[in-house]
Amino acid sequence: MVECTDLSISPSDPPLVAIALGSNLGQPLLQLRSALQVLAQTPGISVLACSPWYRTAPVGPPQPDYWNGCLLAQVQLSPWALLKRLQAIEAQFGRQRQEHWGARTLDLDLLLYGDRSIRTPDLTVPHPRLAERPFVLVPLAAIAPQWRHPLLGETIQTLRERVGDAGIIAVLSDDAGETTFATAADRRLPEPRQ
Ligand code: PH2
Ligand code: MG
Ligand code: MG
Repeated sequence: MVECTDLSISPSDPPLVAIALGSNLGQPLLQLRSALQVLAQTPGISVLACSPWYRTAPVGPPQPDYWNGCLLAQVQLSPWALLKRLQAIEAQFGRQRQEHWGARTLDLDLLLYGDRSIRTPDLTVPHPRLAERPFVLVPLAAIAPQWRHPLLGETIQTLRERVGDAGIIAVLSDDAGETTFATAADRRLPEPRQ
């Protein structure tokens, strides 16, 4: 997979998007990894980079810890066609839409679509809670620190520094299989690799 630390792509390239992945039901890591494969094999989506996986404390009603990560891709799909694909993949992984902010087998959120700002009943881009969520900003800053939030005008790295890393329990480095702890505050062991 291509390293994507600098985002100097030319304007004629297909739009660059950032997608957040999350799971806290079933076998989260297994589901995240296979969702990544499915996305990478989807026509019109070229995955450029994926962050490590982070174990994170749940935000919202009481529920199991999440595993979260982010990916960067170039897409040849409109924002709405991409949203439909993401929802279809969530459904394929058994996602049932129940409680607001409740547990889920797979959550795929469109965070950023180039520098576009979109507000329609079914889609808001940038993701409306992007700037408040360490479980999104920490993984996103690992792969796209210099991307500027189109509405706030600040980089992902700046936003990430502002929110800190509260609730980030552990980071699982995918290729090396090593586990290192992102915060000193909570040193619970993550689940074994699946
Ligand atoms: N997603 C939610 C609600 N709460 N908490 C964590 N840690 N990670 C998530 O991905 C998450 C959440 C709804 O999408
Ligand atoms: Mg979602
Ligand atoms: Mg979500």
